Amino acid sequence: MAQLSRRLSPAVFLAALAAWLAPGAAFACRCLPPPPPAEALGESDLVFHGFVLAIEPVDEWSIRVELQVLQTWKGPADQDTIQVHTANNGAACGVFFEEPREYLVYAFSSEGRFHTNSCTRTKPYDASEAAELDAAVASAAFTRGDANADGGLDIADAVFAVGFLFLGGPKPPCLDAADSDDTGVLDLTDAIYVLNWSFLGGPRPPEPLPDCGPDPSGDALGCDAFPPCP
Ligand SMILES: [Ca+2]
Ligand SMILES: [Ca+2]
Repeated sequence: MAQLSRRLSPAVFLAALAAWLAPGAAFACRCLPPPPPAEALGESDLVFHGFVLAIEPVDEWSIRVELQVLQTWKGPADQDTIQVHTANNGAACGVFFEEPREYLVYAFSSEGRFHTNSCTRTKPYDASEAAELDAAVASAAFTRGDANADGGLDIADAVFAVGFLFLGGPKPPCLDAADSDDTGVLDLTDAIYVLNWSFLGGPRPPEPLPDCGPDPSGDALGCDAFPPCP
């Protein structure tokens, strides 16, 4: 629900509507405090460190900010510059970007564009928060889908995952490995994904598989231990 509130909470929507209808009136953006960096990383579609190159208006209530990408924790990793949209005033929960300045940007994707607002963790660059993001994406090497971390990918992994999720069974030693579909969330679909692939010709779990490797996509799950991979 926290994610929903940052994407389009009633408070954000009402503040934006009010600011649009009555630009001179004193409305304020109101939203819940953002979650810690690792959780915000999991919720966002794009998290990066960037340097503002240009700010230009899109329409009467929003701006487009072009940033030079310095480091990406989540999202497209092959882009030198990224454009992010935000409201053009604080009352509508717009982020106040300044040029030239570096930012940590937490954005979400909608209609082919990246958007951010002041209800996210987007802020001027903060080295300690960047270090927290580094730690969040660093994970031990593992193979996807092997929830019980025994080196094989089979029905026992689906059973193990269901046991953990619903029956009070042991926690997977590597949560990233148990996230069979790489959504960044552990749920029943991860067990179904393994069964679908094993027995019904469904899609193969995303990398890393079959070779050991770190999680290529940032999320808040992490991987404490995965003995089959060195
Ligand atoms: Ca296994
Ligand atoms: Ca999942």
